[in-house]
Amino acid sequence: EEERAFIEWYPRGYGVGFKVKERLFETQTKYQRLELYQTEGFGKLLVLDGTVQLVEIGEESYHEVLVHPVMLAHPNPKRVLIIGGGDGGTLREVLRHESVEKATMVEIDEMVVEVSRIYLGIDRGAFDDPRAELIIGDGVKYLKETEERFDVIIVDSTDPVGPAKLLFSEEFYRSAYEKLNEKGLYITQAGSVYLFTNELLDAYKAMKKVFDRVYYFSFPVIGYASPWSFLVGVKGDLDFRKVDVSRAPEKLYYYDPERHETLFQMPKYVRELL
Ligand code: AG3
Repeated sequence: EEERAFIEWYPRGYGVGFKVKERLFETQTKYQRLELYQTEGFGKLLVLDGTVQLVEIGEESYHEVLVHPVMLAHPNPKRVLIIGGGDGGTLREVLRHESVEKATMVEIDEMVVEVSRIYLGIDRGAFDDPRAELIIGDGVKYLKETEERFDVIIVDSTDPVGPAKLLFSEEFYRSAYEKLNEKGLYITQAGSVYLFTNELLDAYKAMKKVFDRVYYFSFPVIGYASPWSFLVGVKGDLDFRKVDVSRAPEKLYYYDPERHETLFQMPKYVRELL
């Protein structure tokens, strides 16, 4: 019998693949090509422009790690901005924190939100939470123009290559820094450590020019070419190496607040380049 697979090809012919039973949905949105598959062993798979965004079984390996470290390093995060994150997984994790009064999500592609809510449901009701505000629009423009200020800004974008490239520019980091409160944290996913090393280095250097302190860490994310990198920019008197374990949400599966320091793992040659 014929076996079907979805494979994401990274540079230099490195692939990440899943056996799939069927394609559930496909469309060309205003911004990108969106596909949804039923995999054999990992639930549904969301793909944008040929790149894996998440698999249903294991998506927490990304969303927990993107959200909770910064939320627990900030003493009292009340206002949170999410750029991208159309599937709702990041919003869901942000709203687990009781300190949050308002979480604003700015997603450019309405179709990603619609399709995720209807066919995926990983937001688990987050979009209906009264603290959640969804804005369909360009995050770069929003951040430049908004009068609001934030305690935490989370960038849950596609890769630092292609359409999301502007989200990794010095200019964008400057507007983020400006829109953070006196004490604030910025986090962005920053691509595959091994396969987008140069993009990671460039983003790190640009962030260093803007933020008071910059931290990098890596984590194995299910569905992405591992290890995956994350960059954190700090404004004001905050230490990203320390987290308030007492505020950690119950039932975390991947991020281990008691072992926060284990996040800072980076392959030696990459650390030496950073
Ligand atoms: N946003 C990060 C996608 C990066 C994945 N890149 C890749 N597979 N080449 C994920 C959206 C989940 N909320």
